[in-house]
Amino acid sequence: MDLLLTNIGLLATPRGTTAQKGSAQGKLSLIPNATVGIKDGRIIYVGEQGSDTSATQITVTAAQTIDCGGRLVTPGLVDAHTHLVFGGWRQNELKQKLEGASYIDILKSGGGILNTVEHTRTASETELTEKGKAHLKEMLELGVTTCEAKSGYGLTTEDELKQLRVIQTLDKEQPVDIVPTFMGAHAIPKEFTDNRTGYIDLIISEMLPAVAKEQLAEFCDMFCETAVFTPEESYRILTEAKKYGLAPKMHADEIDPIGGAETAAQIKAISAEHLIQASDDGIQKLAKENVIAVLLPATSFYLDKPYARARDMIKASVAVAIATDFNPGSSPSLNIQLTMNIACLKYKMTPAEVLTAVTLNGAAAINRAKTHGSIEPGKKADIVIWDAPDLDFIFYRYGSNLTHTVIKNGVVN
Ligand code: IZC
Ligand code: ZN
Repeated sequence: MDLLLTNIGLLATPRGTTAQKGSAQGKLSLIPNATVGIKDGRIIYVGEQGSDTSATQITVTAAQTIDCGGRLVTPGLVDAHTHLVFGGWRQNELKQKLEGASYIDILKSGGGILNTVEHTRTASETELTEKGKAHLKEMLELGVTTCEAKSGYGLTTEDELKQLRVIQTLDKEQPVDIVPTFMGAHAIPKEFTDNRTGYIDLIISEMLPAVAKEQLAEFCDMFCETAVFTPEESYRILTEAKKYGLAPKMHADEIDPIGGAETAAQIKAISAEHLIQASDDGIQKLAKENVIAVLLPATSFYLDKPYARARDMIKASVAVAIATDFNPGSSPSLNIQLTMNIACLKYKMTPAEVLTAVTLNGAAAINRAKTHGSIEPGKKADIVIWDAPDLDFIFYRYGSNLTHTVIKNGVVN
């Protein structure tokens, strides 16, 4: 055994290899006085202190033992929705926001996403990689061991590929696992203002084949929203994406209720994101098609918008994941712990439900639930030791980074 964690005060983890929904979302495995054994980056043993390990042929002479000092231990956190790689920032929008300009007003005036597109196009791959690395370092310190990352700030074939190559390089060069998503349909670029069909044709005829050929993405996401892409356009783009093996995701019903959730269900998306304005019918359809709701409470906070109806979704048996939505416009924070606090307080989700949302359900939303998102034999040894005695504590003592030690692939960071 490479690593043995002893004297765990409380081990809290969801269990399984699929998203947990309904009442199962709030049911954790809670083991007091636990021990975890790790070998070759995998978990090989989970048990109570002093329990018999001979049947599992585990030697207690571990190369390294960490005494967890009675602390809380959970799986490493999964941030299943980020716009990780971009040039520039958008602090200049703060004044406009305070004066009452909406997110869509700013985008329509040529700012917002289009401002970030300009800065991302002019940035070199090296610059974007260095910036991404700094973000990932902060994320890991906050307990994130796996994340998703989208393109969508290039909006030319070459610049979308550049962003996805940066994501690939980042995945190789630092410890956090990164799952790549192509999001060419993030906005209509300035060159296509008067020719939106031309841009959609470019996505379909040039970008999707190029992304698939270089195997640079596993998912295709898009922004289905008033003044961005319609549900019909979304359906068309995602249908084409499926042909290249890219599983659909959708930014749906974030700002206006335009039938995004219904479209995500119709296309059988792996996940639908935001869903602040999702209709009752939309929620029922997500449940029926097993679409995971990736909710982004820090965005509601930052845009001062309503909060998604997480309780109604859990009641309807929609699996809920929670992520930061880290991006330079509507969620300029990498702090998944703050996101968890907001989810608990504003969605009225229990600490157990939120933990499942940022571990196993997050992993399921990016097709990693077989290997990530819980502390069970066979899964990756991605683990957080918290400066906390129990789960409630991390939802109560908000605003500080409460991680004590973050373990990724069995390695202490
Ligand atoms: O840069 O504003 N909502 N896309 C959809 C974003 C936010 C990112 C941005
Ligand atoms: Zn987003």
